[in-house]
Amino acid sequence: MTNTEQYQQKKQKTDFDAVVIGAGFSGLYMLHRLREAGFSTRVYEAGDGVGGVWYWNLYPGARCDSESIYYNYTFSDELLQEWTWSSRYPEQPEILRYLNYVADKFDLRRDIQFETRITAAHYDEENNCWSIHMEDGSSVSATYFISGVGCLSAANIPRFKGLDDFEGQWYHTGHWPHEKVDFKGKRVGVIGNGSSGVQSIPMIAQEAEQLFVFQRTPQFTIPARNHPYDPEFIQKTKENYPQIREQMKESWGGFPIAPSVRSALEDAPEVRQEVYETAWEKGGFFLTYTYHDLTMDEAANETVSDFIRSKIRETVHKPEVAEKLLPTYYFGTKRPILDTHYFETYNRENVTLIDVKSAPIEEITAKGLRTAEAEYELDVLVFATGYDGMTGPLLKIDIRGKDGLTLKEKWNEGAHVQTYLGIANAGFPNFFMITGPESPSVLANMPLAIEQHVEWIGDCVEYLRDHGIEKIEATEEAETAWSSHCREVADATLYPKADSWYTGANIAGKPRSFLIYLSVASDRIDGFVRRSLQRDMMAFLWCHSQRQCRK
Ligand code: NA7
Repeated sequence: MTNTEQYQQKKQKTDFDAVVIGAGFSGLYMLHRLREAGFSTRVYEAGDGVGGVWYWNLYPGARCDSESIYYNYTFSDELLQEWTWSSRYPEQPEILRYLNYVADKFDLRRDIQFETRITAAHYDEENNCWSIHMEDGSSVSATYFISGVGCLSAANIPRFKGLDDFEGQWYHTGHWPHEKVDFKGKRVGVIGNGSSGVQSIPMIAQEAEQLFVFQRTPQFTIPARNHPYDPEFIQKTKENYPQIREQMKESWGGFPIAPSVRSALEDAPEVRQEVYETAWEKGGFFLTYTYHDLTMDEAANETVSDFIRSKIRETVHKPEVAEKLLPTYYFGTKRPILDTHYFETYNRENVTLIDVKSAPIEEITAKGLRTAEAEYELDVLVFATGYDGMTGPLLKIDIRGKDGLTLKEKWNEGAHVQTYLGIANAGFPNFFMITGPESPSVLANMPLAIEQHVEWIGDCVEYLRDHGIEKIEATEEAETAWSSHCREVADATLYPKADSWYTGANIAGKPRSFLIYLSVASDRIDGFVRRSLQRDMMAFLWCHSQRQCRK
C-alpha cells in the first residue's frame, strides 16, 4: 500500500481532515488552500458572516492602516486583477465586501459553519486526532486542528466597578452592533485612544452633543492622508503586481518599501527635519521608514518623537490640552497609529480630554463615569480599550495536547509563552496556529504574513500525507531556540520598554513578555534575510518533526 493510500485509510476515522477556527483572512485562505489540496475541511465561525476582525469592528471611522493595494491576498492573480480598491485606506465596509467577494469567488461558504463557537479542542493520542467541541454541545473529530483566530480578537473590557449598573448603552469597538449607533444629542464617553479610539473619536465628535475622551496614555499618531486612488495608478499596480508581490515577499515587513540604511543621528538637524517633514506630508507610515534606528536607539528615537510632539503643539490650539496630548514613550514601540483629523478634534467646543492617568477611573455609575477627580454624566460609553493580544484568543479555548496538557499550562498562564515559529507547539501534534504568538504577524503586513503561514501549513500537511507521516510536532529544542531568538531580537530594540499589547502590559495581571517576532529588527541585527529564514524554518521543522514521528 502506498503512503497516500495508508493515509486515506486512516483519514476515514475522522469527520474531517482539518478543522479551522475562524473565517477571517486566515481561515478563508486556509480553507481554500486545503480544499485545493484535496483535504476535507470545515471552518467554524462564531459570527454569522465571513470577515473576522472586519466583521466585528464596525465602529465609526474603522479603517485599515495598511495601504489597501498591499492589504489583500496575493495568491490569486485573477483576484488581484478583478478587485479594485477605492482608496489608500479603505473603510471597514469595503474590506468586508472584499472578503465576501473572496468567499463567493472561491465558493468557500459551503464549508463554513457560521454562528458556531469552538470552545475546546483535545488531542486524542490513541487515535491521533483532535476532538473539537462547540458551544452548542456538538463535537467533531479532525486529523489537523488549525487556528485562524487572529491576533486581536479577544476584547479587553476592563473590569470597572459598577458597569452593570450603567443605565446608558455601552459598546466595545471590537464588538460593535451591526445596526447604526446613534450619537445625536448624546453625551458620549470614549475610554481609550489606541487605533480604535483615534479612528472613532473624530467621527463621534461630529455627531455627539458632548464627547469626553478618557485618556490614560497620550499616543503618537500620524496623518493617514487618505485619498481616492487614481485609475491610472491602479492600472499600473495591477500590471506590475508580480514584481510588487516579489518585493513584498523579500521585504522585512511585507510592504514593497526599501528601508533606510541611514541612522537618524547621521544627518544634521535641518536635514533630518526636512526628511521628517516630507514623510509627514506623504502621510501613512513613511515616517517609520525614514531612518533604520528609530526603534533601536534612544537618541535616534528622540528626534522623531520630538518632531511629532511639535506637530501636536502646532495643531491643538489650547496649550494646556496640547500638553496633555504629548506622548512620552518611544515612538513606534506602541503600535503607531494613523489618523484623520484626530488632534484637530480637540479644538472642538464639544470635546473634553480627561487625563485618567493622574485621576484614574474609579467606577462606572448608573449615570456615567467617576474618576478620582470628578463625575461625568453619560448616555453612551465606548470602550476603545483594545484586546488581550496574541495569546488571548487562543487561551479562551480549552486546547489540550498530549497527556492532557493545556495550552494555558504549557504557556504557564502566559508567563512563559514559547512557540515554534509562531506556528507550532511542542506537545501539541498536528495543531497549527496561523500567525500565533512569536510570529511576525501584526508587525508585518498582516494578509501577507497570513499567506506565508497558510502556505507553509498547507505544504506541511501535503508533505505528511504524501509521505505517509501521521503527525508532526515541534521539538522542545526547536521551540526553545526559536523563542530565545525572538527575545534576543526584541531585547536589542526599544519595543519591550513600552507598556503595550505587544508585551501584554495592557491587560491587568497578564505576565509581561514580548509576544511578536520582530522580523523588522532581525534583518538589521544579524543580517537575517527573510528568504533564508523561511528556508531554515522549513528545514528545521521537517527534520525535527520527522525524527519525532519515526519514534
Ligand atoms: P489599543 O491600541 O490597545 O488601545 C487601547 C486603549 O485603551 C489605549 O489607549 C489604552 O491605554 C486604553 N485602555 C485600556 N485599558 C484601560 C483602562 N483600564 N483605563 C483606561 N484606558 C485603558 O487597542 P485598539 O483597539 O485601539 O487597537 C488595537 C489594534 O487594532 C491596533 O494596534 C491596530 O493594530 C489595530 P494605555 O495605552 O494602555 O494606557
